[in-house]
Amino acid sequence: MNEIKFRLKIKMESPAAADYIFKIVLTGDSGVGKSNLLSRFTRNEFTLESRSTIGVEFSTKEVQVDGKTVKVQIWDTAGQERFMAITKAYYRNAYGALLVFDILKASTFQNLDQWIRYNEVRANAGIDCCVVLIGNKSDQRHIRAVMSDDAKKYADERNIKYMETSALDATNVEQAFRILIQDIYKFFAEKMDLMKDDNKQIVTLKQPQQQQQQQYLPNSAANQCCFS
Ligand SMILES: Nc1nc2c(ncn2[C@@H]2O[C@H](COP(=O)(O)OP(=O)(O)O)[C@@H](O)[C@H]2O)c(=O)[nH]1
Ligand SMILES: [Mg+2]
Repeated sequence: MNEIKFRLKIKMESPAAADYIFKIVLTGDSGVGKSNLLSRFTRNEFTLESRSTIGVEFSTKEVQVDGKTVKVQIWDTAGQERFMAITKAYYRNAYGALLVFDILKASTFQNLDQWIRYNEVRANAGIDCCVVLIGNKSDQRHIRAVMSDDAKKYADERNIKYMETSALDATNVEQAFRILIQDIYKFFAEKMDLMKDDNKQIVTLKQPQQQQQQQYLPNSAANQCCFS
């Protein structure tokens, strides 16, 4: 229970404040559209140019779930996926991950298949991290290299959801993030209820205000995402 107290943020003093803050990470090979999915979701923007993110970048957005305000902090890679495995620090304290491949490029799917990216999430964010598999660039599905059935099978075998998106025409982008956020929320709402039952009173939770602070959490909490 202490872990949860450390990692959830509840502000009860201000109605405008977020009830929860969740960190979500984007992962997948370079060029699959991670940065554009992020900009489409948070700013409704798309760019044709492929640009490497400079430094680790995150954007935030508030969404309503079940009458609660959830602030999601979505982390984008700094292009390090081009050269090496994404660092452990990137995944630390993430509650959920969008695991993205490009439906036009088989190698980006095969890299998942070889458990490169998927394993990375599981090893670094935690075994219970909520994950949604994303096949991006569905606007070009007529020249697809990865079949939906194969991706669906991959996801089913790992008990994760699969969605096809287009950051270009915005298809399913909002939905993909929302499904992930709802999954995380559902998980935490259950934990919250348990805590309330335990304490028989409203729980006041400590606030991990900055990512830096979160990184000093006890090891037991550091490598988990959605914990059971
Ligand atoms: N057709 C199409 N192109 C996309 C889509 N998403 C991203 N791209 C393009 O793919 C390239 C790589 O996108 P980017 O977001 O930088 O990928 P990242 O390296 O995974 O962050 C850019 O040229 C984008 O314009 C999409 O949904 N459809
Ligand atoms: Mg990028």
